[in-house]
Amino acid sequence: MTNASGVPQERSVHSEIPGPRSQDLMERKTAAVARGVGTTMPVFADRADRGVLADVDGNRLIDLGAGIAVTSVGGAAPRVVAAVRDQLERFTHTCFMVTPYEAYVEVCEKLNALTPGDFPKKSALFTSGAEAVENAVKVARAYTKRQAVVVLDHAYHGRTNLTMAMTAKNVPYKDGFGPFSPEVYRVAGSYPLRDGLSGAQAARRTIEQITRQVGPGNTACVVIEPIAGEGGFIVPADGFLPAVVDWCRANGIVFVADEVQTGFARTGAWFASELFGIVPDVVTTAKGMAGGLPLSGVTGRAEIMDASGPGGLGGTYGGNPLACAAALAAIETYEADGLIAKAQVIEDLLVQRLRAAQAGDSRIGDVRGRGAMIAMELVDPATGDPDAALANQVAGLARGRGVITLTCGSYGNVLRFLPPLTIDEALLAEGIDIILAGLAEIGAAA
Ligand code: PLZ
Repeated sequence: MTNASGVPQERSVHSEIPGPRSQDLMERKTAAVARGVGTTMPVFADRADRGVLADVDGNRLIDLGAGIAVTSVGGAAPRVVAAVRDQLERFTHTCFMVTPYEAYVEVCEKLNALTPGDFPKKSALFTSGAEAVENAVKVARAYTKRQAVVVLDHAYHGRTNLTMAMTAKNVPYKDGFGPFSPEVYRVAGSYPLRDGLSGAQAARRTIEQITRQVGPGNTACVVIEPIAGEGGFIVPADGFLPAVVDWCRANGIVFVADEVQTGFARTGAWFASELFGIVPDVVTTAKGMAGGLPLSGVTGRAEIMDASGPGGLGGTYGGNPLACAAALAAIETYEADGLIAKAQVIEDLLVQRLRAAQAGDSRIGDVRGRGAMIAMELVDPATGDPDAALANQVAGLARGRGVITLTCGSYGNVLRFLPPLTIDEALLAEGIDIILAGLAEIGAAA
């Protein structure tokens, strides 16, 4: 299928980055937009399609970020564009809580079918990832009649008041924004590079901390990202997640997998939970679900999702019809275009190149991730300490050369790669090679 935006799938940098038009717009942005709303690159977008984002100066950048794991099907996927256009001409909004429409129900049916677990499930739709997490906590509390929410030490769950409390990192997410929601407890998870624990050992520590500091009888839910996203693409040691899930089940605690970033083919499976052999009670989704339109979901065991009384869940825009149409088209695209398999191809390409670089560069402390969610953690070779300055330097070089490069991690020292799954392989290889060349140059200059 031809893409609506028709952006040529090649990198082209002919102005400085940012170019003059972007610089002008950046000045307006600084004057008009609240300072707290940052931008990774001072480059304004004009069009986006598969692996390329065209800026307002006519440069074409290789996209290794997909708008933070959102445009997995691409920035102008043909089925999504057509479905949204069609819906736009029918109606933009009725409010599902006032007069419902079929697409919302169909998205819930899809979520119930695609998420792990073959028990009866139900879903509810919202707008942002943070809102999905908030609502997962609401249903878990209503179901268990308990209050405590347990999260992990590198967690990211959002920027609303409850989800700020659930997010680990202070700057930039929480600093000065307290007081935070009560009854949120943080315990250690599994971070193989830094804790050296097996999955079983890490799970014992996690469970011991919950038992001692919170008490299973007070705990409504344990909320875990199967692979921590903003926290550093941390892949837990084998066995960690299954042990925690089993313990939650034995203690009547709702296990919530926050799959906002890992969900929808991103990690080479519909949901990352599958990769670790776990079946969550509740799954939160957003990002990749709707091809760039704002939509999020909470899906779980029917009895948990039904614990809230009628009218207890909702919101004016939740499950907006344009977003639902986009989601159905995006899901069809994942299936019809083999994008789960493509995520594995992306993993192979990235991991092979990153590991080859790691063999000759001890600053690459770790290469990890699954599918099209891959990262390298940069460290001081002498001490193993995180090297955020180096990560920022490498990202800066790559951005200047036309590669959208994101960092992450509790220590800010992780370069993460989240390309659209529709990216051309040669373009992906070019992008990663530019990043690795930048890293090598910085070493050469030292
Ligand atoms: N849960 C696992 O990754 C969003 C945040 C970017 P919203 N991650 C990107 C930023 O700096 O704001 C995220 C996530 C996980 C929840 C969320 C929150 O999703 O759609 O941003 O609210």
